[in-house]
Amino acid sequence: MNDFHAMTDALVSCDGGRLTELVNHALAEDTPAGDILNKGLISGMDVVGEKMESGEMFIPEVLMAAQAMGNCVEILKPLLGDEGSGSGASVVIGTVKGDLHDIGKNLVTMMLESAGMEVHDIGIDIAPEVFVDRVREKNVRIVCISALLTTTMPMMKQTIDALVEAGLRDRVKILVGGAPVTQSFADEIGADGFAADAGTASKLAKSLIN
Ligand code: B12
Repeated sequence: MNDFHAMTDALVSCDGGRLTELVNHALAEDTPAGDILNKGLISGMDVVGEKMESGEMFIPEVLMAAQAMGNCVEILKPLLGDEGSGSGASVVIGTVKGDLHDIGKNLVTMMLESAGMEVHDIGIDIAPEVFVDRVREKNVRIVCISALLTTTMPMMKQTIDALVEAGLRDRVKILVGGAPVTQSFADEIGADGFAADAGTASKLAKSLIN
């Protein structure tokens, strides 16, 4: 049996117990944690997204799948470490106003923390002025902005514009990401970087501060 397909099935049927069992089994067979995350859990959530779009899965089910994935990410967390040299840099990360998706943001947080950065996760549905306040009050070097909806992507630009207006733009590097975000969108809105996954986000963050 292919464990990665079975993980997708467990996510689609919202069977958290089965998913945890499959993840533990894969780990016991020495499957790399990064493969379990990318080929099992994230690919599985893509299928959940397709089923959500086609009306085969509804919000409460998607939430249960998200919870099941979150529990498994906790298991993988200690094994996904990305060795050091974030040199304690302070990072503020949040999901933009109007957007409640946080699984990807949490993964980016985890990778930045394991690279040795001090990450302030300010949560979901975060208004531009809240980002501004948090950057003002901390000695922040990187701001990470997440958005998962095409309708909330413009809020990323509004957040960057608010940092410009507050005179804080030059103090920080700004990274953007989330499934609908692209490099060209990042360039268009004046971000310093874009990454398609949490591992790349951590490498990029390190390269921007070093
Ligand atoms: C889970 C989920 C939900 C859950 C969220 C639970 C939670 N705690 O996050 C719930 C049920 C709440 C939800 C609600 C909705 N959702 Co939803 N959801 C999803 C789903 C299935 C998975 C998202 C996910 O977690 N993926 C796994 C993570 C690991 O991937 P990721 O977020 O992309 O993150 C990675 C990278 O993008 C990157 N990254 C992420 N953030 C950042 C930030 C930085 C700085 C960097 C560098 C990198 C980075 O690194 C991450 C790790 O590798 C997606 C489908 C999909 N495949 O994306 C739909 C999806 C995003 N949702 C969608 C929709 C439409 C909605 C709703 C509007 C549905 C509705 N009718 O109510 C609401 C909106 C609520 C709101 N206001 O936000 C659509 C969006 C379509 C669009 N064009 O915008 C999608 C694509 C589903 C679909 N195919 O239709 N959703």
